[in-house]
Amino acid sequence: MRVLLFLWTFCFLLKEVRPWGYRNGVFHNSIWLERAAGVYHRESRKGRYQLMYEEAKAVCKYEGGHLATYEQLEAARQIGFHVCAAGWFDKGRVGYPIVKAGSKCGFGKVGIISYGYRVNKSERWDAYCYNPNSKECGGVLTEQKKIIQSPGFPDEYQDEEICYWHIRVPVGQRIRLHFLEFDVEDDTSCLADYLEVYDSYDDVSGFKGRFCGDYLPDDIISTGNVMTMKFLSDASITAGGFQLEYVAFNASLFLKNNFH
Ligand SMILES: [Ca+2]
Repeated sequence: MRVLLFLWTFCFLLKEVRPWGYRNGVFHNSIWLERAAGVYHRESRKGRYQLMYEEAKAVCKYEGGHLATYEQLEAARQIGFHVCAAGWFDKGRVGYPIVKAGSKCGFGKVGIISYGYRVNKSERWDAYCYNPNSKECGGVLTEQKKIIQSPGFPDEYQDEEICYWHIRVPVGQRIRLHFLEFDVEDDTSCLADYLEVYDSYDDVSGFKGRFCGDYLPDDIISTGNVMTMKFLSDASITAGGFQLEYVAFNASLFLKNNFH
């Protein structure tokens, strides 16, 4: 009986722990955990390290939250929130959460790597926001095939939404995104509302494109077994939303079909 219990516990833990950890040398920073903790990392729309303190505060507030406190960032870190980019958090401090020690990030340390309270609030960093009430949308998807829709589809999406979809299929497979319908508030640089696609575990690397308007984007194929999508809507003007399908396929099959 005790052996069975041990085996059950072992299998349960294995199942729980498996999505975490290193894949191809990158620690998986789960978007789901990020959302569960209410903390998320935010870059300026102009790119990395572009936000002064007041701007960082404004970005979080604009999205319905505020800059994370040290305690909130640490609570998120303790359940796996790992980001290799320095950002403002509460009271003019700058730092970033490290779960797994690595020589390339965090000086080999684990914890909140803090640059302390910054005297010069005009320095430019990213931001760590806290927003426990962000509307529920997105999620971690592990199915072989699935339709993804903007929140409320086929109705219009609402203002001030932030959704992350993180697709994860078995190693050795790749992912094809195929857009079925697309209608997102249009502006020339997609600064208002947009869908971003990343060929990556997170929304920091592997940028594939930012989409808005009503032009149906082409198919997007991942290079590996993960993809991330981020949808953001601002404070005014909504649109019909979008619908797309992702399908996982065997990477070797892809090569065969493309070279023969
Ligand atoms: Ca809008």
